[in-house]
Amino acid sequence: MDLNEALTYVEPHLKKARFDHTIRVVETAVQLTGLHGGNQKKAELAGAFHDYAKYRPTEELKRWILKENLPKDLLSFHYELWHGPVGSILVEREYGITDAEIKFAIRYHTTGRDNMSQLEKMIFLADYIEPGRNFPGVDKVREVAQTNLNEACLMALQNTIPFLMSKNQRIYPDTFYAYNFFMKLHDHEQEERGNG
Ligand code: DGI
Ligand code: FE
Ligand code: FE
Repeated sequence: MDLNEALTYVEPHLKKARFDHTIRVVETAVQLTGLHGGNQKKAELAGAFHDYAKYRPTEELKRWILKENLPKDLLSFHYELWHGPVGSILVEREYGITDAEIKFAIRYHTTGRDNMSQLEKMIFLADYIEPGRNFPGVDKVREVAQTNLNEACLMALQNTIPFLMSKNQRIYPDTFYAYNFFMKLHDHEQEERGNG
């Protein structure tokens, strides 16, 4: 499947603004792949499908989580966290995408997780910094993303976690696992530079 084919499958499932966001995520992920290395074809497909399940009714998302091999604890967190995991199931069932790297990049694009792959980082970060986003602090993350992928992911989490806390939202454990993973990489980098 190439990018154009993927986009023709995705488009009918998304609102116009969400489809435009999807295209910007693909473009940003491809750009990050050029800068930091990685498989461009996989970045295109993972980017194209990352929000595929975004507009499924919450009842349907819940049914998929119960039926498939996905963590049931998702159901005690905000339904916004369900579209990634369910999307990773639907792309295989509906379009035969079995590539584990692509499926993981879709699955973990909202929260991140421990030991994220290069592709997972690309999609997680592209979703956060695509040019349509205007979160406070996003420009700094965009700048750092040009030179240091891990540090940029860390900064995104350092923005998102306090933001969720300020909204009295529960924070999914994988979000903390991702934060600790990137913080550990940050500390190691500091030590290597002799600043630890
Ligand atoms: O689907 P998008 O809007 O492009 O972006 P997304 O999938 O990154 O995020 C969906 C929402 O999920 C966003 O408002 C941030 C939020 N989120 C991320 N991590 C957590 C979270 N919400 C909760 N409650 N807990 C989390 O750990
Ligand atoms: Fe999303
Ligand atoms: Fe998105």
